[in-house]
Amino acid sequence: MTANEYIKIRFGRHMDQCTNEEIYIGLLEYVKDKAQNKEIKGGKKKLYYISAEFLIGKLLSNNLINLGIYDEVKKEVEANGKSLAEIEEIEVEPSLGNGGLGRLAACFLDSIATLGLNGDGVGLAYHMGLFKQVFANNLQNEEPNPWMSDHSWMTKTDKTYQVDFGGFNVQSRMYDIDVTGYDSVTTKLHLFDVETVDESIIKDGINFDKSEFTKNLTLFLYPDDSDENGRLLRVYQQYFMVSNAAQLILDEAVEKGSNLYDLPEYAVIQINDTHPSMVIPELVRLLQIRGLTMDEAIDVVSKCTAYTNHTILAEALEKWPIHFMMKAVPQLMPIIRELHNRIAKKVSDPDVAIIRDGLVHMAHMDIHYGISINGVAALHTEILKETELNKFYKLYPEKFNNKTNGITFRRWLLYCNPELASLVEELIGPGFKKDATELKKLEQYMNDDAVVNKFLEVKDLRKKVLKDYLAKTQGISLDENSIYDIQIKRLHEYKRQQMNALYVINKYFEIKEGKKPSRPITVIFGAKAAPAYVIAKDIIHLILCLQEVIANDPQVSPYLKVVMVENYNVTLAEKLIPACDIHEQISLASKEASGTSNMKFMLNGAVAIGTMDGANVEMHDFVGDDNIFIFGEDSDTVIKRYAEGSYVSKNYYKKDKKLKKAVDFIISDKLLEVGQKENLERLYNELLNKDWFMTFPDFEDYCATKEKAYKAYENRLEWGRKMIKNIANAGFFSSDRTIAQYNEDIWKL
Ligand code: GLG
Repeated sequence: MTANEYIKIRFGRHMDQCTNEEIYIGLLEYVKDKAQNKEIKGGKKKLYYISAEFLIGKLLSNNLINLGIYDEVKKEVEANGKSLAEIEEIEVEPSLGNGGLGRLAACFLDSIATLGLNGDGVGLAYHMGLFKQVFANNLQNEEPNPWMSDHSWMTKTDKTYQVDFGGFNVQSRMYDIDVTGYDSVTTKLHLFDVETVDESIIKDGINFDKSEFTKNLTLFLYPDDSDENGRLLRVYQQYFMVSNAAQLILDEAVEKGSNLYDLPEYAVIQINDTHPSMVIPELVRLLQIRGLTMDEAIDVVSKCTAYTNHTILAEALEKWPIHFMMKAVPQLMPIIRELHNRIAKKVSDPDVAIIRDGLVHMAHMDIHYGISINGVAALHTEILKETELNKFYKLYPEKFNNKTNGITFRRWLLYCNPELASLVEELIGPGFKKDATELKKLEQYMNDDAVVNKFLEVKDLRKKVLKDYLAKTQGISLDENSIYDIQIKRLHEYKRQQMNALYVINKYFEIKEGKKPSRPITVIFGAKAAPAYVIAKDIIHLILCLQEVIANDPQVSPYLKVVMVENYNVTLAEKLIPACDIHEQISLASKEASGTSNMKFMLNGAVAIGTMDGANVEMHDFVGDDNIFIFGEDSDTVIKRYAEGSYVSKNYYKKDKKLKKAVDFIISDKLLEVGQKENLERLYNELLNKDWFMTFPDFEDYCATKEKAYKAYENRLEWGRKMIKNIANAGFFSSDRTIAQYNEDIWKL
């Protein structure tokens, strides 16, 4: 049945007589039907990828592509005088993630299905997702971000579980989203919810009564944890997630014939960061209820779980106070104590203990009781082994392994940049769609000027598409002849958006002094700051103030423009990335575990300015010095400086006039005219007295490298060759490769 026929039956009218909304609903149901026919059935062993975040993005086009019916449906829609792009606008992006970790989980699900592996995702159905970002008075405000509707990709199942907390229990319900593999099978993303959740308790932005756990359990992803109830809520959420997951895992294994002693033959669990770590004691608990002894249960569970670490920042290595656990999940504490004691008996070093100073160290539990621990880029894994987790590495060298992150090329090339995809296909055939390493064949065209020009033309076209899109959706006007220099990622000091902002200030002064760039520059930011992360919000404030000041300065605005897009999300990324000339990967070396937008930009023919951090290091290995602009201190230097505790930002400020002038501008009258004194002063003082992520030592090199990159851009053919070199070498960063490695080394499905 064609989509047209399906819609005819569904609405009793031809597509051309339907509204966009009706066509969207019709296509959604049509796709769901098709996906179900490809559902994976058998397979003894199954992977459960448990994650607090799944940043899946809009699904209609993605599913049409993966089911191989995109072109056909697009034609049908157009033949009826409609536009697929407009129909897509009806779809609301589920905001079930925050950044790289959540988007990675979504790319992984796509690759798991594409490789035909027996694996599902397990997470939570947050009603309001992450907050929606709204700008007012150059400040970030947060609003609820509702995304569920009667017609959604989620299907209500009849699976429900009871989840017990200290003093009360709740009944869960499982909802499923189909994950369509590219020309392959369909797997599932299971999202759990509770029926008692009450959206009406949200007041005034994203505030709500944090103590009413049955009403707020699945309201928001990462509720504000700046107070005790907020932190407790996170424990409740995490336990709710893993208790459901554990019950599902055991049910499915038993259904397939497991006697539970052989559970490792039926299930392998990937723990994505420490949010799902409680799955370990929860499984031990449930196995005991089902008749295993403590010894047996621990033995079984420790053959089933594997842990991925996504950061060396301490804030993400969660430690929960024992009194939280006693309140929220008292039934787990005896088990956690037992897990702790067994280790303490063997290893006396308190640094590797599970319980220390009244805190439960979630990552420590994962490492002691799992089969694998992996970092997400080569450098990151080395840092884990040599410094952060060195003591664990010495205990279990065989458990440590690297899995450099990847991205799905279906969404990040075929869907988001069809013009580039068809140019590539014209040149090297369609094989790259299944085997990304075939992109390497593009290198043979690097010296063919006619081909190079075609790549430049695609970029120009995509810049125009972005310009139109931002004009329409955000009222922003861009100059498509300017260089698009883009930094999009969560707002965090270690990612150093503030250094980019200081560069902008420096450029502003240069232009005022008569040193005009040979081509206008557009610096684009997209970032949400965690609601309680004060300095991050101050950095957004600074960027928005700069945007206003520069736009209103006729001397500067023809040459320099700052744009901060509102509510940066997957949908915006899909428009920004294909249009980008230069992307910023400027984290302080050693701090960005991997980064994944760097891979998406590379695949879309943008050239990076970056530090030797995360996966940038591997990108540099592939493309060489000429095709990526590397600057700044390396991770060894940075790690050493932290160890010595010798960094004094003021010394750099005093020495470097350019830097001083830029920093002082933050609290200048010009900025205070459009900004808030409190915020700007706080940021100024933070930089001057702390600058914990060391922007000052890298500032000079950063500015010089940006100039080098802008100059290189003017040699258009040479720049086009750099673009091709990047695209041709992006193959390694396909999540199909990453997932194949996880399977071979860890999951063994
Ligand atoms: C992390 C890291 C990123 C990494 C991502 C996926 O900060 O560097 O690319 O996970 O592994 N917390 C994150 O988003």
